[in-house]
Amino acid sequence: MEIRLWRELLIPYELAVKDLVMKFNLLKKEHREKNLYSPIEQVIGRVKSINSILEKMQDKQISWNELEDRIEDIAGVRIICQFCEDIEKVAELIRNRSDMKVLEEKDYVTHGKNSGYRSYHMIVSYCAETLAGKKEIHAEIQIRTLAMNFWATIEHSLQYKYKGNVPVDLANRLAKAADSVLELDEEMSLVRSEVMDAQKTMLHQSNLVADILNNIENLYYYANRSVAGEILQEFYQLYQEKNCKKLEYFYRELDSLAESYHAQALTYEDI
Ligand code: 0O2
Repeated sequence: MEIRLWRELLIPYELAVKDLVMKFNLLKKEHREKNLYSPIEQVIGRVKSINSILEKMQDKQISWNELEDRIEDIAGVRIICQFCEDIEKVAELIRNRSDMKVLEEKDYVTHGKNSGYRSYHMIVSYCAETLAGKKEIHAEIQIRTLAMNFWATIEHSLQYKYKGNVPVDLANRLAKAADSVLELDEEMSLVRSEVMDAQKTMLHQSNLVADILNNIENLYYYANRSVAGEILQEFYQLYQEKNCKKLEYFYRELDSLAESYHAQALTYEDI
């Protein structure tokens, strides 16, 4: 029998997981930079452990040759959302990407599993580029809410502990907890628009403060240090008032001041 070199086999999967986690985190960042609500709250990735792959091969009678075709979650990415409505938004973002192709979708959100498990799964093919060249691999993307993730994490540990034979009373408790998770997600959806508004305001202020300080630092390094120092003090005073409208006004004033210094610099260069 030909020797399987696990390290070599897993390299493209490790690369794909790193790529995908980075790309989804960048999507989240891009939303925030544009002052948009991000349906992505958190991104986690993992390469399935060799032990777990071997277990699955045994359970499902998968041969070495079928391994990469039949085990679709060697590369796994989990996208956690705040609200149930965000799951479909993330799924749509994935469907519209050109760097991955959706092969299959499993909706365990609408049709939860008997265990109480809820999550949206997408199997995608992704091209990993290693030293050895390009390789198309499969990856499983699990999309779920924070509450669904809490339940699944706890239940997964118990499944592991009892090797799939969770005692009936515990299974009943888990089923009850799953109902509470569903209820919690539904309750949270009712306050979604208010939460989104609050988060948008927080994000706007955070971006505004970063822009103001960036402008003051530019002024400090490239224009007038003492003026920059005075403006910084003014900003700290204004900041204490916690008034976003005044901060916006301050930012606009600062912007035109920076513009005038820029114009002056250009005039000097022309002389
Ligand atoms: P691990 O340790 O997370 O890697 P299928 O061939 O489609 O019938 P498959 O391949 O198991 O079955 O696909 P499925 O059912 O979509 O499950 C894929 C993954 O979803 C699992 O991987 C789990 O991570 C998660 N999952 C599915 N069902 C449950 C559940 O009842 N409870 C929890 N906590 N997670 C679940 P692995 O390989 O089982 O585990």
